[in-house]
Amino acid sequence: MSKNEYTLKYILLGDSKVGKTSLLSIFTNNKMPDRELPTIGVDFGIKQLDLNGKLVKNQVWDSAGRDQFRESAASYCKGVVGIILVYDITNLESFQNLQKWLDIVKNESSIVCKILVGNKNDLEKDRKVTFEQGKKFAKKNGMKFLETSAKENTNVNEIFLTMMKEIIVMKEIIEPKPKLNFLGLNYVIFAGICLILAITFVIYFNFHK
Ligand code: G3D
Ligand code: MG
Repeated sequence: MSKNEYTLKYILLGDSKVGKTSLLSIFTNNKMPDRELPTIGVDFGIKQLDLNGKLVKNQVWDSAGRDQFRESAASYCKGVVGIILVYDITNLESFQNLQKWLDIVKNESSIVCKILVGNKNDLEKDRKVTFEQGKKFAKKNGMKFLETSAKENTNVNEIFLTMMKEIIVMKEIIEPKPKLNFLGLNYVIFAGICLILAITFVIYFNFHK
């Protein structure tokens, strides 16, 4: 993998029916899923995006939101750098359950970015969770926040662009910088070898004068 390539693994979490599979399908295929059966376990999609000349492979895992899958969701969070936590703005319970999802992933050290997504904001007349409530919960938990509509394709790419930007900045900070080298040699060792050779030449020519 070149230094301009990154593979970033994310997981979509949240209650059943909030729109996780729809968001994934819009992001990777630009359309709503044709026929949505309840997601069993997890599924994933990949989309490559260019960010300032860096090729970013976004690998997005879709977890099932039903209670019995909460534990298996935790095992799929290994190596995940970003969490996309989704609720439905027309479903108060899906908002009240957010903390339970955060508790599942609280010990995952690989996570560097979390985003809260209030989906279905095309259904304004049925809204049960205000924009401010979502924003406040996100702020309290150190998360970014967006409202989206998978149905109308509003803000869906924004979720991933926001995450990518933040994660790449973080990765550039936390990944060790490659050591300076010349022909595979560390510069300090290379300079040492040059010095020894130079001294040897000086001694040799003085000796044979
Ligand atoms: P899940 O993967 O979180 O379980 P799904 O959720 O993606 O399966 O979506 C659940 C239902 O919500 C689907 O409807 C889907 O079409 C609908 N949905 C998803 N996103 C939106 C959105 O942004 N706006 C609206 N209005 N509906 C949305 P069905 O009828 O198939 O259950
Ligand atoms: Mg699903």
